[in-house]
Amino acid sequence: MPHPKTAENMMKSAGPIETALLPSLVHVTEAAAIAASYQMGRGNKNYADHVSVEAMRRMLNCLDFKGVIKIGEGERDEAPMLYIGEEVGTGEGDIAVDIAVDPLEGTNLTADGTPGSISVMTMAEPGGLFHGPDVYMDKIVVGSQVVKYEKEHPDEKIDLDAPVKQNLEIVAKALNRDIEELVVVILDRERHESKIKEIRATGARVSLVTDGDLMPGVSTAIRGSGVHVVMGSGGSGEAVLTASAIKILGGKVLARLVLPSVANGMSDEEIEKEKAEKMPRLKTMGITEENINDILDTDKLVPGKDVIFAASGITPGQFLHQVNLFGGGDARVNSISMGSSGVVKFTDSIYIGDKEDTPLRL
Ligand code: VTB
Ligand code: MG
Ligand code: MG
Repeated sequence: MPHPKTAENMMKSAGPIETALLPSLVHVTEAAAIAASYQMGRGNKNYADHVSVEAMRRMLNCLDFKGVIKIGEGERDEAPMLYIGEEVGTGEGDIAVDIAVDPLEGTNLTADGTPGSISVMTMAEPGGLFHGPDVYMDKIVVGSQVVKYEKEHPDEKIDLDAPVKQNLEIVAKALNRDIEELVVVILDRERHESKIKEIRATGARVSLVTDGDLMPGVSTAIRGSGVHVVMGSGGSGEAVLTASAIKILGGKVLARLVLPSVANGMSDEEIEKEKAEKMPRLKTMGITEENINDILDTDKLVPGKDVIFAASGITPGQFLHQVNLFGGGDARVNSISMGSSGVVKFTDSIYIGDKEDTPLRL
């Protein structure tokens, strides 16, 4: 008999990071989401980004821990806050963590008031997150039923280099449905033109998103979300954040750095320029011309054992609601947070700003 996963067992198996920081993590993304939501639909993505970064940083600096931003808003000279290498937390206590943040994932979506923007972050023990450099990653994301199917059929494995049809056939069998019933989410970009054609040729249904393929990636691991596969290239930070949730939920991410970004239609000269610019920094992260094309799996993207993840919705998403604002500082915000012990929380938080006119209702 498998041991029942009671709350007590979860609490005992949680690592020190999960125990100390998971309860607060969701408040950090909530604060950033609420701040961003005040800027929803105002057409100013940079300002929306700015206020969410500020809110997230203020929250992180209230917590007793020693954190280092490993995936953040960019290089120190370009980003004043939550830059790569920035130390956050009060520095008190003996919990040390590496952090990946995207305080406003989907800046255009928030600025336009369209679905899919979130505030998101993950933490793990030092060395527990792949240092996603400023380079695209190609990826495929699937849920845990596919991993189970692969175990039972060792010759049938999802492969980043395999034809789309081969991968989707495996997913369809794993989910016990027809390819025509699958939904594949992919960013609507010119660089994905041929991939989108390939997906459609299999008969699978395509859901094009203008931005924000991170939560759809997480959704592949959640039954009933309506998303079965995420494909295509995007920011490597987003890929690591996706992998961190997938590592906790079960499922699989395969990814590979894309350099030069030829798929974007760059000239030879531009390709050389990009390489010359980026390779030296990549080398400091252990990425060389020899290993840059290696396929990274979930454990390579997130080697950490004590991993926590939180995301809060800003505009409506696959399963997260938008932030509601009620006046007087009242806000309601919807999040998912989780830790390596296997606990997943869907939180519907209400912040009461005005007790005489509280928004609390069932
Ligand atoms: C990807 C995707 C993100 O930006 O990083 C994408 O993962 C990259 O944008 O969810 P470009 O193709 O325009 O460079 C997002 O859509 C938003 O951050
Ligand atoms: Mg961002
Ligand atoms: Mg982003």
